[in-house]
Amino acid sequence: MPEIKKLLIANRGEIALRIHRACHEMGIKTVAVHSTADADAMHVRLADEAICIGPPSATDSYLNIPNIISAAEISGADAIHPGYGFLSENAQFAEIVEAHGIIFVGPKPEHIRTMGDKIEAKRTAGTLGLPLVPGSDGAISDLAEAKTIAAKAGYPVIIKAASGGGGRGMKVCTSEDQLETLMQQAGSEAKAAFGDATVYLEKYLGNPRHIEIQVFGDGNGNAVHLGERDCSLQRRHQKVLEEAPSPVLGQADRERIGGICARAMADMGYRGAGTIEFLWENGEFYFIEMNTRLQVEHPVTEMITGLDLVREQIRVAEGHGLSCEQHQINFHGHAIECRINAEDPRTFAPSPGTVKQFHAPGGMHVRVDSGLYTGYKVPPYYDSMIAKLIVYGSTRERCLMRLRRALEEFVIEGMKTTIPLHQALLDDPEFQQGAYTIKWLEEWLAKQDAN
Ligand code: MV4
Repeated sequence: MPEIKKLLIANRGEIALRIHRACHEMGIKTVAVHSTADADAMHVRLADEAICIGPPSATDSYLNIPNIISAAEISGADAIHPGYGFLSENAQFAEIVEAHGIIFVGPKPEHIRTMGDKIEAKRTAGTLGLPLVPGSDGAISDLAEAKTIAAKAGYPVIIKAASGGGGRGMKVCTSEDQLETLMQQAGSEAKAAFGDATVYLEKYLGNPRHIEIQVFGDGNGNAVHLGERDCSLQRRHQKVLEEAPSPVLGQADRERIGGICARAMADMGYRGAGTIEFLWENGEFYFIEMNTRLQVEHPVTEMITGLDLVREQIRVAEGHGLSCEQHQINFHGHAIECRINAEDPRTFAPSPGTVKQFHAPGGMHVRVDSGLYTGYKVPPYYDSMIAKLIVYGSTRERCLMRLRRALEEFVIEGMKTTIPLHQALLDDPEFQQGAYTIKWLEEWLAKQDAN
């Protein structure tokens, strides 16, 4: 069994720190790679070695495959963890890493590729027995065919780009006379954005929740599920707050959908961490996409299961089995994650700057994942998320009480942050009841703006 002794972290920010911490707890040395803009970043300071891989622009640094491979060879790293974003779902990168005899801490390249193509992903999901949104079996090009499928599914329908994801290149169509125009628009927008005009069609679900299932496979036909996360609170396809468990699911629902997902992953021989995304409406799950990476919101799952997902990823990458079987996985209490961004809490305009004062909340069941420190300069070149606050409580109500207390303690001076947004959200009675769908936050924000 290949033992990882030194791991290169091909990412930045809080997730680079998260990976570093798991490595050091496992006795694994770390290599940080960074752009010139991140020379003073916390993960660079903590890593055993650090290598500059390029200028601030991510294209030239965190997405620069030759430079990252060179850094791995120079430092003698035997594994690379891609984190989330950047190269994490680039199948070619995973192949190149493996071709250099380096362990890729992630899924098999073929599975990354399959799930990256939304049509292939849906076809695979269907074959594996996951419940699908009704719609076209594959790509649609022909208008007559589209009309037949849309009529069968029932209007409104949604036209999606095969290479899309994250909400880009989608068109909602409410009647047959709009279908031709919207299909053409979706196709040309997809071509411009992704270099691929392929589109497919689904029944449009009007007011669903976004519920995702965390899965883990060992690559040898064994897989488990770690329950769900409710990620319905989003603004412009950016998640704002996530929680586990979902306020709307019971243990029987969880075991049913979780069991279906775990069996699917076992059948495909999936390796590592994955997230199966569903829309949930009127008690039914509808598969939309699968993410073949560790996700930003993984800590809420860690809080309610007690598992360390990065440790599991590394163990599986080394060829070990999963550290536990399904019957050993239990769900306890409730966890919520607030994403704290360097943004104006009303306009969401980025607000990078120098941290003048930093104090993270603490105490029982409070976790802060952040690379911030007093004097740190938040660079303007990357994602604006600067911290994640994750709080656990034995019940959702107690979790909310603790979250309020933790947000109160949090001090970040020198820039605007979304902390006040989370505080206002916590005071909302509908949020407190868990009565929200994917449309709720944007409507709530519009109401806030009116006041
Ligand atoms: C949908 C949908 C309604 N019906 N598909 C948006 C991102 C991409 N992952 C899929 N998305 C959606 N697909 C059907 N058939 C509504 C959305 C959607 C959405 C989904 C999850 C979370 C937030 C969302 C916000 C707007 C639209």
